[in-house]
Amino acid sequence: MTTLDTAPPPDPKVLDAFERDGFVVLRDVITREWREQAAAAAMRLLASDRTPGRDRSVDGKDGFRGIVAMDDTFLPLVTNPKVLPTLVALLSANLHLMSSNLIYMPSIPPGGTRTIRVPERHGWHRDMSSTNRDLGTEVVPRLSIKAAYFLSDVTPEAGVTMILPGSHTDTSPVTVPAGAIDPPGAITPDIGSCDALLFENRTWHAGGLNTSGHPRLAVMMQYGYRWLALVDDPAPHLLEREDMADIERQLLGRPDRHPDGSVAHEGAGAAPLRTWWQHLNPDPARSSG
Ligand SMILES: O=C(O)CCC(=O)C(=O)O
Repeated sequence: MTTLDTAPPPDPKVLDAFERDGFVVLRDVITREWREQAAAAAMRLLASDRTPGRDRSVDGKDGFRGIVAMDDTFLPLVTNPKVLPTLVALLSANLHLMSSNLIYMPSIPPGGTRTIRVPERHGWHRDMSSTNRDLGTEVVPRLSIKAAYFLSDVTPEAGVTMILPGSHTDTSPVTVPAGAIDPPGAITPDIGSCDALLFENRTWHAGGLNTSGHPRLAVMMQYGYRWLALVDDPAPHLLEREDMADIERQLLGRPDRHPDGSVAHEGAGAAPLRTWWQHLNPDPARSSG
């Protein structure tokens, strides 16, 4: 079993593909057993009447933000050793988890009236839209990466997240031809059930059209620099738990503090991942401070 201590360094081909396309698929990064447990945990949450962190929309989608604090089944994703090296190589060691987002997307009945993925609401977007509004698309850099895991079958009709390859470096607005629901060049990534789809904040993407007859369950784990605000509610109880490792605490949002709670220098809280990275990979991560 791969652990953080035995994780392989990132594959240069994977990093090149991500730089070129703005997305990449990492193969076999979760086990079938974990995936089944996670799907069951997701359905339990969805069946509950819990409202904190709930993210329901009029178009029938349901889900939660902050699921790693709601059910321990999701915790292993935070430090997934088969994903973390790629994230650190593409961003830096100064990372935290901004969001763990469960998305339940119902299947659209054949011939049924759609309110999503119609020309007037095609759903294509860049993440972190306020950065584009506040700073302008042309200057927004790579700030975060989502690792998307699919807990339901990933058949061609399942509505897997669609991507516009290369759109991360194209600052013009995405163009969806009149009457269409996808921009030219859009693809559905070739993803297997135990794979993860990585894409960044600037990459145009949209939830696909689910006509599979079954709900689509996805978990989007969004990692970004520690100086970016969390999207999820803070989960102080996780940071206080004795069974958390330092890397987990960093990713779960521990601020720059000494063990006695006093304030440490800016970036000090990234020491756990930085130290791990130095052992894993002799190349310096992008931000070494
Ligand atoms: O549900 C999906 O496949 C896409 C989700 C999405 O657009 C997002 O997380 O920003």
